[in-house]
Amino acid sequence: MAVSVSGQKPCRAKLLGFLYPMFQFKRLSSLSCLFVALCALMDHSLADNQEFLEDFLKREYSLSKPYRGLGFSSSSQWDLMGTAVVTPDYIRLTPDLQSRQGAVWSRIPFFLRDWELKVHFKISGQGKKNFNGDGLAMWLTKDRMQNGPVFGNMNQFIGLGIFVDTYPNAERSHDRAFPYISVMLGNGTLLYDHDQDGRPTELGGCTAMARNTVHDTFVLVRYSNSRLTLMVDVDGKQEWKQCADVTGLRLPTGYFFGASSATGDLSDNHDIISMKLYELAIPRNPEQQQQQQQQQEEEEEVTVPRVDNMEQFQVAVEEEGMSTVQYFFTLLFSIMGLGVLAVVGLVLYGRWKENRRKRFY
Ligand SMILES: [Ca+2]
Repeated sequence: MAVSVSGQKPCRAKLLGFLYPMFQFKRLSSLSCLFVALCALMDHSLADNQEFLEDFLKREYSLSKPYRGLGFSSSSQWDLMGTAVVTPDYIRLTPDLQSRQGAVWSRIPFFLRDWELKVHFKISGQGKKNFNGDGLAMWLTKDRMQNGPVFGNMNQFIGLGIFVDTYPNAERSHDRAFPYISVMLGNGTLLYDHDQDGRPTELGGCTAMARNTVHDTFVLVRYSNSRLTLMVDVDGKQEWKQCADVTGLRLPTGYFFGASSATGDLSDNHDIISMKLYELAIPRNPEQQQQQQQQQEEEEEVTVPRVDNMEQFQVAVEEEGMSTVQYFFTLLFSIMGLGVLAVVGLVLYGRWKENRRKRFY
C-alpha cells in the first residue's frame, strides 16, 4: 500500500548526547554509528517508498505545477470556472473578496477502484478568526462544472464531498473549533445544510487549524474495499492524523474530481496547490482476489452512492416513489374525485332526461 509523506527524524550524535548523558563517549560513539546506519536504511526505504508512489501517480487525474494549459488549452485535462485563476504557484479558487465562487474540475471520468488523493491547499486572509469564510470543498461527483450554494458547487450533488469549513454558522458550534473538515456522501436527495455546518449529513470529520498557517497544509483521502479514510496534515509536522474513517461506503465509478470554493459576506483566499491521485496496489492472496472479484461484481450494481448501515450516521435517505401516507391520500382523493364526477354525471343525466320528456309532450 502506498503510504505517503512521513516524518524524517533528525539523526545526530548531538541529540543522543543530550538524551543519554550517562553514556561514556566510547559507547556513545558506537551507538551513534549504529543509529546513523539505521537512519541511512530508513532514508533508503523512504526513497523507495517515494519511487513506489511516483510509479502509481496517475497524471491524467492529477493537477500540479506548472498547470500546463489549464484554463485556456483544449488539451488540458482540467477546466476552470467562476473566479478561479491560475498563477505559477497555485490555483486561486476565490480571492479574499466578498461573494466569489470558483472551481477547477477534471474532464476525465474516473474509474479506478483503490485510490488515494492527496490535496495540497492553502487558506489565507485578512479577516480575524471566525470572521472569514466560507471554506473550500473537494469533490468526486457525477456532475461537474455546476454553480451552487455548497462551497461553490450544486446542492443535492451525487457523490463524495470533503469540506474544509472555515466559518461556524451554527449557534451550537461552540463545541467544535473551526476550520472543521468533514465528509459527506450525496445521493441526489440529501441536502447540505450550511446553517448547521452540514452536521445532519456528516459521515465523519475533525477540527484542522488549516488557515493562515506558515507551513503547508494537506488532506489525504483514501478509498479501498468500500472503506474511506480521511487524513490531515496541517501542523507542519509532516505526519498524517486520522480525521474520519467510514466503512461500507459504496461509490459508483465514472465520476469527476474537482475542487470549489465560495465566499459570502466574509472571505478568504482559497488556493489549490496540487491534487495528486495515486492508484493503490494492494497485495492479495488468491482467496482475497476471489473476494475482491465478487465484491467488484456487486459494486457494478451500485448506481447511487450509499453507506451500509446508514442509521449509524443518522442520515435519512428518502426512498424513491410514494410513501404509504402519500399513497393513502392519493387513493382517497381519487375515490372522492370519482364520486363527485359520478354525482355531477347523474344530475346532468337527470336534467337531460327531464328536458327530453318535456319536449316529447
Ligand atoms: Ca460553515
